[in-house]
Amino acid sequence: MKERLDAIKEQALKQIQESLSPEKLNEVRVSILGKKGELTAVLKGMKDVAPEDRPKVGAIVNETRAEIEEALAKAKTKLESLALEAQMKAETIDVTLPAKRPARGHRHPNQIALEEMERIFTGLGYEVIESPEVEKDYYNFEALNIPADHPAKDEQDTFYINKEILLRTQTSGAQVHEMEKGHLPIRMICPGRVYRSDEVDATHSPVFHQVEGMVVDEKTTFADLKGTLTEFAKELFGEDTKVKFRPHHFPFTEPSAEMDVSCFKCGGKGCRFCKGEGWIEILGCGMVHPHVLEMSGIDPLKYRGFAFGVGLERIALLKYEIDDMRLMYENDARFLEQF
Ligand code: 2NM
Repeated sequence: MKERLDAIKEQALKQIQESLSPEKLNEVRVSILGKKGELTAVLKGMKDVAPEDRPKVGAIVNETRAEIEEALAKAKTKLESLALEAQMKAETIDVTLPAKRPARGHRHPNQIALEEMERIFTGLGYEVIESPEVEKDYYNFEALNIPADHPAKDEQDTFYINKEILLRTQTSGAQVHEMEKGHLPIRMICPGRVYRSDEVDATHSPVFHQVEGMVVDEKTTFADLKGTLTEFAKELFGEDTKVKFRPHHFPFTEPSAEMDVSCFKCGGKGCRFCKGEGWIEILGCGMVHPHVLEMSGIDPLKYRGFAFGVGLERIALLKYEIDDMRLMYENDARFLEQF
């Protein structure tokens, strides 16, 4: 009997030691101490032991059982603490590590250029005024002294909704609406989307953006135009920027000019960027035509004004050295992330 119990104990201790998980340990416990366990079988056999030997045998059985239970308990504690240790190691958070940066959106190059221009002109006391993109033919053309037979009115360049209504080809309608209100003086810029029936290429798009501006006051002169736009160019492209006004023609201004800035890449010497010219054209401008003032109810003998128009994409392409306008509309995150 003693030998059998020792054998059971030895085997049990070995199995307990070899158990690497609480589940395995439990299987070992059941196989020895469970209802059908080996030691339980020995206990059940006690009835066959002679009555005088029972106390002695019983004591050995109990001792064996106690030793096995103790070994089981120890092994259980050890396995549990090992599991806890592993879990703590796996779930450790290093609170000193820098956090992951949240993904942030970027301003579109058009938006950056626009905010820059709005900053410059509001700083000079201008109001930022918006105007509808769907406009009457009158406000887009007629009130701006663009006669019915003007090439800009060609069906091919303008998206007409019907005979009278169109998608604006310039933001000038805003200036006309403002003049009609009659609150003088006026100092305004109007940024916005404009539409022309153009083919898409590296420098053209049927939808693009303009920023137009206008001042109407009693003593506004061409010198005011030059001073204002020179200041604008210096703010936008740097203090060393030089400007040049070349005579031009627009139906809505007289006299009219185009303004060039000295190339901000080469400083005017001539490079690839300015195509060897040293100068880059950035806007059109002029003194508001007296007939334009008159049509909107402003007395051209008392008031005069200057106006200008800038292509927003053109400024953004130049300023951020983007060589293809199509990139501006494709919304490729790899492009947009760079601004
Ligand atoms: C340009 C160039 C020159 C212009 C004129 C007017 C208005 F309404 F006052 F007559 N608005 N915008 C103007 C003048 C626009 O764009 C190249």
